[in-house]
Amino acid sequence: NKSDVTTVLNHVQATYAKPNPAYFGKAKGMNVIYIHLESFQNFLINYKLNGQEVTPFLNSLTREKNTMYFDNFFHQTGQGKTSDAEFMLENSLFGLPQGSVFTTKAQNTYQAAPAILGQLGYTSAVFHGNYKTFWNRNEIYKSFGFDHFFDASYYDMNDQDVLNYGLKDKPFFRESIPLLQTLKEPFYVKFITLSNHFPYLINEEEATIPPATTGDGSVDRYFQTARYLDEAVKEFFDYLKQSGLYDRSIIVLYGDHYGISDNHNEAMSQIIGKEITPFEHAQLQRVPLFIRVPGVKGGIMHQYGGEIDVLPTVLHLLGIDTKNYIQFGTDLLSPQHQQIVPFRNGDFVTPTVTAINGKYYDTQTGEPIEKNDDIKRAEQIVRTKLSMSDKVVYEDLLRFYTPKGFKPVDRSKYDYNHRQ
Ligand code: GP9
Ligand code: MN
Repeated sequence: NKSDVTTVLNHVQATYAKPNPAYFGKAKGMNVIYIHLESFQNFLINYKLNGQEVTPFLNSLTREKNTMYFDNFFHQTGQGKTSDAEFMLENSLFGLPQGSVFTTKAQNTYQAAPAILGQLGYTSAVFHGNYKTFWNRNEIYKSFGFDHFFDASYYDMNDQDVLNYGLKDKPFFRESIPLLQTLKEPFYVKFITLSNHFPYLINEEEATIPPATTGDGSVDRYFQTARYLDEAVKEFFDYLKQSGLYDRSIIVLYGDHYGISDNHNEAMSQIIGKEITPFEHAQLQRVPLFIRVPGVKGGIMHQYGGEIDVLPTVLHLLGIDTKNYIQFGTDLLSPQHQQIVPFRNGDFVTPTVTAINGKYYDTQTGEPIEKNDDIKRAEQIVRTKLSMSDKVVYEDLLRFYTPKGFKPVDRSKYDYNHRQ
């Protein structure tokens, strides 16, 4: 009820990290372009398979002058996988401990990025080469306030171009360009890729590197589909550069969740050259995060963070303060950013400790450590954050609270029916 909102508000206000003046508003008024890198784990970045880079384009972004690359950034998804990642990035709320919030809580009140930005004159859209009902996107996107949802029905889904979950990434980006061109700037857009998805299928003639040779087919092909994704993203960047959008857009790329599950530990240990202990497994939950802001100095950023932290970071770059919003992440670029990364199951990682199932390890060395007061404190913070976020979602608490200056979303105004 209403008084629960007050408790939550007090919590988020106490943990609020105020914007860093060196970054606040540096992307004001710019377009926002998200690229969702399906199943992309951070170990791929700068990894060499048989002496060859797997993802040369994404690797080049780690050295690009206006791109910040976060190398201690983790996914925090649960059973909702892609949908959990999207949910965290749009709302800075956690996905649920069971199931997918997209499918179970689509009718809730949200104060999501497309709505916040929509009220400031942004046009918002999602581009995805699968059909709109997958993960119940066509319902929850209304609650987020997305103006447009370009799903598979907008694309040429011919047999040649479709594989696994939908349209292959290269035709996907190519066919997205004319759709993107119909949008009024500034826009807030998200491109959800899907070729790099388990079981990592690829047509022989489209594979430009040989597979790995662990003998585990999906692990071996993972490198080939990641390379294909890398090439697709490069082609899209070429368009952004040539069209001029590159100079007036902030570009955010993120891996949504792991690609190689626990079931493939044996093959993965061959790939990374060490045994996949519970500690190593936790470290492997890193996914890349890149944020490119024209005019802002890039570099490799080592702060620890996760998907929950992206929204406040991006809003602050756009010059929008998040103080009045109920968000559980904190701005990665703020000196007050809290470097405790909760996983959905209550485990967590900080620069000093990795907590897994009641056991504690030194994050830097992997050595077991005893529980101490700092760990107890972090554990408490993790528990509070997850349970408060769950309360907000389960009890639809945002309907009782409207941030100053925000207009509640009217779901009935949105409709993604595409008449061809
Ligand atoms: C399908 C896609 C995959 O539309 O986004 O979702 P996932 O299986 O990764 O959760
Ligand atoms: Mn996914």
